[in-house]
Amino acid sequence: MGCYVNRNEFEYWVTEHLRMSGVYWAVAGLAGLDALDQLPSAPLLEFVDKCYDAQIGGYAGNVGHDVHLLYTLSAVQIAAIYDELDRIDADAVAAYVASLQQADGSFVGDKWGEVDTRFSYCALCTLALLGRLDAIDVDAAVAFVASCRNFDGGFGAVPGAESHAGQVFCCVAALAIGGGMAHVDQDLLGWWLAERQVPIGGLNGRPEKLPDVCYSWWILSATSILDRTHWMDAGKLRDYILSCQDWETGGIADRPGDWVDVFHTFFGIAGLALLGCGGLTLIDPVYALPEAVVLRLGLPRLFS
Ligand code: GRG
Ligand code: ZN
Repeated sequence: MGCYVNRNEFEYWVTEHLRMSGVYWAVAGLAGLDALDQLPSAPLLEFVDKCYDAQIGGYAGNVGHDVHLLYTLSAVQIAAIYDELDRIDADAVAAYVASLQQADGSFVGDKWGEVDTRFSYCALCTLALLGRLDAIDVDAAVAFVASCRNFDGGFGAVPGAESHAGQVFCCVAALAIGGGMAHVDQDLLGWWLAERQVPIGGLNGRPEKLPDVCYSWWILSATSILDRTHWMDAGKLRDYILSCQDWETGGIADRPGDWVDVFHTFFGIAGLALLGCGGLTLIDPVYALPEAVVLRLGLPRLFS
């Protein structure tokens, strides 16, 4: 096996705390390229196992770190991609996720208690992948997400918070999993999402902000669920994503000329696939997993 890490690099250390999600972005990106065989799965699955805290039932971002709902989702997604969900203790993980639900239906991400609709998505997605949505109050989770909807049709992190495209993905996908799509004003939100395209072709996350390749995913996933992707100029967006690719490393950056990273590379690939670019495997807009994995697991996807 070759060497895949360089501990002398700055990037290795600044991303240390979120290594689990880094593995998910890399593996899902390879799946999008139909190139999963480019990395050996065994060491990655061993790494996932080592990040598990059996006392709590959750996964950490790296070995010896504290567990968090976000990394628990990434761990379960990695196992799902490799068809290795059996190595997850579904009962323990379901109990951990359930312990994070609050009386108003919201979720905290970990023991520190921050509430955010990102964590609502993480909870619903993790449990759907494990077939354990019955462990939480799904109706209350849906009601909390719905309470984060704004006048512009978008969603924020908590009730009253500004609409942001990243939160829109989390909320729309959470509602799609939880059966709450009736809470989405599809035309109003579709308009707000289409307005995110700037003249250069890329998408921003909220008005007056700069475009960034990762919004290709956060926004195209939502417009795909809402069937409103045709409200954008797909050709210009495709050209923008491709203009962010570095021809030496092959990676994709947030903006043309910036340094590449695995996060933007995955979301660039996933965005191109949602635009229907040839040769790419579709990444499911709800579960952020290759379509074949979602079909294999028979996951619920309610788009309306
Ligand atoms: C499995 C795909 C997947 C996700 C897991 C963590 C998570 C659930 C979702 C994150 C959603 C989110 C909030 C994305 C936005 C990320 C981002 C680019 C934040 C930058 O925000 P600002 O305010 O940048 O710094 P802008 O672009 O507004 O200037
Ligand atoms: Zn970004």
